[in-house]
Amino acid sequence: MRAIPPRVSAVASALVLTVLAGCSGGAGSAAVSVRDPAVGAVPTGSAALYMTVENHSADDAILGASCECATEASLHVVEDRGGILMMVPTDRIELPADSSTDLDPGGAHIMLEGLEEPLEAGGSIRVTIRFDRAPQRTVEVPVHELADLAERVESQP
Ligand SMILES: [Cu+2]
Repeated sequence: MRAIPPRVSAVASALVLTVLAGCSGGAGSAAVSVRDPAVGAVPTGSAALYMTVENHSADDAILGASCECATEASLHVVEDRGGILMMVPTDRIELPADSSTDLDPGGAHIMLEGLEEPLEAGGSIRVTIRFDRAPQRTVEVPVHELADLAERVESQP
């Protein structure tokens, strides 16, 4: 296990935002919403997909994903195996009730495998995400330079 206090505080501030957003109400507010999706630019092979998922309802989980851009999409977590961080497949990414879950470099993410075409920065892909309880959602995911995705973690408060 790595020490991750910065992410804990990021989750805490996201919780505050979730509560504030709840005050504005509005019809059609979904139980699960996806913020800041991003995928890294790669010429071929596989690409990790990151996002923040806000769950405004009871416990839920991501069960899978699909994209026309890839032959397969799987769920990964990162585990420390004797000091070496390794990506490990998982059945589900938990989304605890009334909380915000970050999928980011160094943690849980969706892995697109067998890319049909290069992912180029500035473009975007459409990815459908399946949840345990919430209806599936299709999100537009911008493609970023890989270096910019690394900053995504460092820039978190
Ligand atoms: Cu992965």
